[in-house]
Amino acid sequence: MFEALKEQPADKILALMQSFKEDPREDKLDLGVGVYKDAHGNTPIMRAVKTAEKRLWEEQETKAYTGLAGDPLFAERMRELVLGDTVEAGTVSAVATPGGTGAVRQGFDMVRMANPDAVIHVSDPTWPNHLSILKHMGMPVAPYRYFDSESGGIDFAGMIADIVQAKPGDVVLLHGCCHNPTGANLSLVEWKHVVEKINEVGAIPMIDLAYQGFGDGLEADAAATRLVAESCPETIIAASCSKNFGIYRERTGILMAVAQDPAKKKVVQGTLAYLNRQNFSFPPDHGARLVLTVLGDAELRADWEAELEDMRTGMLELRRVLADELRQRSNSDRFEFLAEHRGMFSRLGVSPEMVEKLRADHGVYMVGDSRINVAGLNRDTVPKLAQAIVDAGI
Ligand code: PLP
Ligand code: TYF
Repeated sequence: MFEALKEQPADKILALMQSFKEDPREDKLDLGVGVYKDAHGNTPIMRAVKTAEKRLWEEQETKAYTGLAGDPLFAERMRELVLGDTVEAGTVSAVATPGGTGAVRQGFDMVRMANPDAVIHVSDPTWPNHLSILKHMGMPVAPYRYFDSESGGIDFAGMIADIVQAKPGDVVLLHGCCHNPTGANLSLVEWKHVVEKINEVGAIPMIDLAYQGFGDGLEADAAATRLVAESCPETIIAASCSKNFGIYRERTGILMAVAQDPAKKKVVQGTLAYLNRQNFSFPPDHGARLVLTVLGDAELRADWEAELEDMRTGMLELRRVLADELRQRSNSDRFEFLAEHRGMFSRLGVSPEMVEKLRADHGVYMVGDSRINVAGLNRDTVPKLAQAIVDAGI
């Protein structure tokens, strides 16, 4: 039977990670995979997470199964973190999932169960895994215009013109903050407009929130998600704890479904738990327990927030310095958008040939669409990158 299997295309980002590892050059620069790195190139365990882990080791008395939805306290704390008090707790169904990817996958699964004909409208471009999961599931996809490569900003008129083509019951997938791969984000005024249009056409918004705290701060990064959840009759939210808690390999995420009509909660919650059971039964618990411990303890939470804030402002500073270096070295302000973008990523907007040249000649690794991970830089490597970009003749 196995002879019937075909080779599957590799994940380009993960393949890039491997080529970087194999490159013997000492001054190579990894701006590929979206993992936060400090100035020394390390991805540390956050202080509060480490303390929570110690506490757990000392105090945890069982590792017996939780529930299909995971620990309800994790869902409670995550609802507060993501949604604040914008919607009633009784309107939110939630299940823990293996990472944000698991939440995205379970969210699509729920959509398919509810409406097998639903088209998923995705930004052009979007995170490649959105597309590969949807393809694997056989779900129809329609791209909406998003990134304007001329300005490095948003093609907002194009975005709206495409979103209004959605049919009732279709899903519009939106990045809650820190758009991956472009780094370009909507203003809150633009979000309001998007929400109006989604409601006008009767589509359902699905928010992928993988970088809360990496853009403008924990509250500001949740503002769009909160606006959507309080303005639309139904909202699907897939949130990841991988980046903002630095627990990538623990696989910690949550799928939330907000229905303004609380009478829907019983069936929606049951459906989410059912989907967990069909796919993997109980979700991973260790990461979720670290998160609920940190969020539930005033001291740990304050320390986590402070460390996250240092990571965020460090990335912002690198953006500013890179934009400045590029302005000085190229005598143009065409890269000014780098300072406007938010999150780990920015799409430089240069050709695949230039990306390849930067890798071959300078050992600079970025994703083929010219996405850089800003956290892969430090104060010493920023001038090197700026010079390499200018030397490549961009
Ligand atoms: N969604 C987006 C847009 C992402 O960039 C990521 C990245 O890591 C995820 C979801 C999910 O991440 P994870 O499954 O590691 O929690
Ligand atoms: O876009 C990124 O780099 C992150 C990490 O299959 C990632 O979202 C990359 C590829 C992948 C899973 C996660």
